[in-house]
Amino acid sequence: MKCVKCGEKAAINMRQHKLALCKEHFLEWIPAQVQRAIEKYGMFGKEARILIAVSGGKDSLSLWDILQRLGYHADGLYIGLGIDGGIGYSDESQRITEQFAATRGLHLIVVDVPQEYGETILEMAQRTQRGRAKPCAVCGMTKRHIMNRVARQGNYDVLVTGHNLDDEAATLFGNTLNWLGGYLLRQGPVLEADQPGLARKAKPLCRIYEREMAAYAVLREIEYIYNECPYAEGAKSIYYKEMLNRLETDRPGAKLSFYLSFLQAKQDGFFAAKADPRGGDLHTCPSCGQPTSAPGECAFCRMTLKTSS
Ligand code: Q46
Ligand code: ZN
Ligand code: ZN
Repeated sequence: MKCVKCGEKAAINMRQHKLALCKEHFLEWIPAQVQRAIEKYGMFGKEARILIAVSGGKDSLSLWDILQRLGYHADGLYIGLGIDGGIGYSDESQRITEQFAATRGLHLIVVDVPQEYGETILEMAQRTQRGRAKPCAVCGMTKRHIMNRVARQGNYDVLVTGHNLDDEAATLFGNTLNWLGGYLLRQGPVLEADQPGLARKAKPLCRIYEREMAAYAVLREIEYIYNECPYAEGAKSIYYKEMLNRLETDRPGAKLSFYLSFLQAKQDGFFAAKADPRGGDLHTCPSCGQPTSAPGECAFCRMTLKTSS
């Protein structure tokens, strides 16, 4: 297989795009695709103050690299969850992220959950009996809360995450299987800060396949944590990804068209605002200032030992 641009040996063949590229042209193509998505969905401009959530994984570190190459200014946010899982998951991902930032002169903000809230994610899940052996619900809520807080306190224009097409297609698949109208309404490349206390969010990798991101990280020689969080095992999202991959094998481009057709349907008004169960009656948490569905403290502030503003 040869690169369609220069005829050199191809490093990757992307069947869904009918495009084979050599290393050099692939490493140019990815940032160009990201830039197109940033513009198409009106994510942010060159002057924006960007906060990027980095986990130490291939997607978020590669996105940070891409944003830097494209000339954007993005600070990183690493959230230390205190997850060990027998592989020192949090320690290792923090080390890799800090090293990435240091070697490139990038600014990294670290929020350590055990230090700040007095217990690890697992301890929080056990004490509050939310999930216990599977702390993902507590973890997700905590990460969302911290990302919003840091983005607002630092006056960032936008919070970006490294969700790729496979992540978005799997989420869409789950939301569709269960017809979660409110979630479908809010899923997209950009989430506006339409409630007080919420940061504007964007996903510049939403059209890039996971496989392409893995190739990008390897070809750019970015060191990232290979191991998934130990609690990711058995997650529904992984199961949905496997199903979508089977579809993709038979029909290259299936994932992309599933996601893009959804965005088109949304743009055409297929999803009405009244399908959103949050619809209008949101309250502001008196402790942290973030939105909550019932009056009084939000679920996160009720869950933590110490509250943080
Ligand atoms: S939610 Fe669950 Fe992830 Fe948190 S506990 Fe690990 S797997 S990190 S995306
Ligand atoms: Zn080439
Ligand atoms: Zn709160």
